[in-house]
Amino acid sequence: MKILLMGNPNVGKSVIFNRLTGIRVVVSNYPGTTIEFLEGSMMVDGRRVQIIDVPGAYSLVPSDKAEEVAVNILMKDKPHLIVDVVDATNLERNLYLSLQLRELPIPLILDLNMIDLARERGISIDKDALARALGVPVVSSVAISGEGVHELRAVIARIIKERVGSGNTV
Ligand SMILES: Nc1nc2c(ncn2[C@@H]2O[C@H](COP(=O)(O)OP(=O)(O)OP(=O)(O)O)[C@@H](O)[C@H]2O)c(=O)[nH]1
Ligand SMILES: [Mg+2]
Repeated sequence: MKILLMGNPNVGKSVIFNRLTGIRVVVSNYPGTTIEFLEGSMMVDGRRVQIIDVPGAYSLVPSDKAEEVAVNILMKDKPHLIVDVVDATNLERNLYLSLQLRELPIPLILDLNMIDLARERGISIDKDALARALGVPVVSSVAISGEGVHELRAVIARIIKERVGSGNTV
């Protein structure tokens, strides 16, 4: 089982990776921090699941080296699940990639990260309406505090269980 973390640059993918795997990776407040992919793993219901953190991408049509790394991993590694980390303060721009990911035959989870900053700015997002509109599970998180990461794990576990149950795994 392989999970790919994708999303626009500087949205908190590497902090989420850190939370899920316990591996400390370089994070910083500018886009382009992750330039190569990183692999780690987490346990889900007694099963070791691989997680890959890739550079940020605005679309599946790469326009620079970093985006190319991300898109190549997606195409070649064929993950079983994609966690699309989005910046909740910049939903409209971020959803451009989400809509492309949704077209792929791979289960998708949308994680509205930086929901703390969204709250501060008075932005409220109707998660259920978004989940219905996109047809994918939506969770929210504050990667730097860990808020919402438990729920993200739970949704990951549920999807993995469904895939294993359907004999659709590995
Ligand atoms: N306030 C707030 N800051 C966050 C949150 N998640 C991440 N950050 C900060 O956002 C910045 C970017 O985090 P990264 O994990 O490096 O983002 P990334 O998506 O991996 O970035 P690239 O590798 O450049 O694509 C860092 O300064 C983090 O501390 C969050 O939920 N809330
Ligand atoms: Mg990163």
